Amino acid sequence: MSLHLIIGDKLYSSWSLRAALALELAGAAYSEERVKLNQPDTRERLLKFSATAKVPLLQTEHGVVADSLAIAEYLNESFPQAQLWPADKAARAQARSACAQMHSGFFGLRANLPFDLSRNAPLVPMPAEAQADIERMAALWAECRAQSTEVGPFLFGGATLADAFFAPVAVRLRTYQVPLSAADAAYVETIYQWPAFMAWHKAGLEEVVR
Ligand SMILES: N[C@@H](CCC(=O)N[C@@H](CS)C(=O)NCC(=O)O)C(=O)O
Repeated sequence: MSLHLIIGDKLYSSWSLRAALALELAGAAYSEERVKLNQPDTRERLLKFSATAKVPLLQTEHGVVADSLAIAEYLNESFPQAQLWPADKAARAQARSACAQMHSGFFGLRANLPFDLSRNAPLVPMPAEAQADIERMAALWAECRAQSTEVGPFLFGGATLADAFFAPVAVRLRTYQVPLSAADAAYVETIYQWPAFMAWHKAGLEEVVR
């Protein structure tokens, strides 16, 4: 199976990070191509791959799969042995729901705390809509842990697609120095110690000096 992942800057592209972590979880061999975002020719370059003009994109033997959630489900189907979703059906439903909620919501968090791996400063004052999203995120993570049949350190025991989807949130919480409960601080640290994330993080920080 030939898989080619098109991503944005590792420093800034939170949706690209999700797809890359999903590929790492799947244990899939893949090649990677980066298109620098926010450049005069970014849209034109992305349009050569997909009419969405967005990253991530996964080129597969079945065509180009656009959108992080669709890529996650494509990998789940292609690599069933990797168990990308939790094994338990109720936990799996919760994990899928959490990813869908992330994908279609949390705009207060996403708009006010843009993803930037190199940031290390609080946001003062924290806008009310961002604070509300932070509190809702903590509740959602607690719902995931409560539904899990396995014990951490990830949301559903071992790493799943849910963690691929929430890794960029962990980055936002850490880089904006958001105060966290002990459980959420431990989860953020788990993401930062995840080898697949660490490799992306290192490469992203190296983009700063280029
Ligand atoms: N819902 C999409 C969102 C993709 C998205 O918005 N990607 C941003 C980068 S993180 C992008 O490609 N922006 C295009 C641009 O900046 O020109 C997904 O889940 O993949």
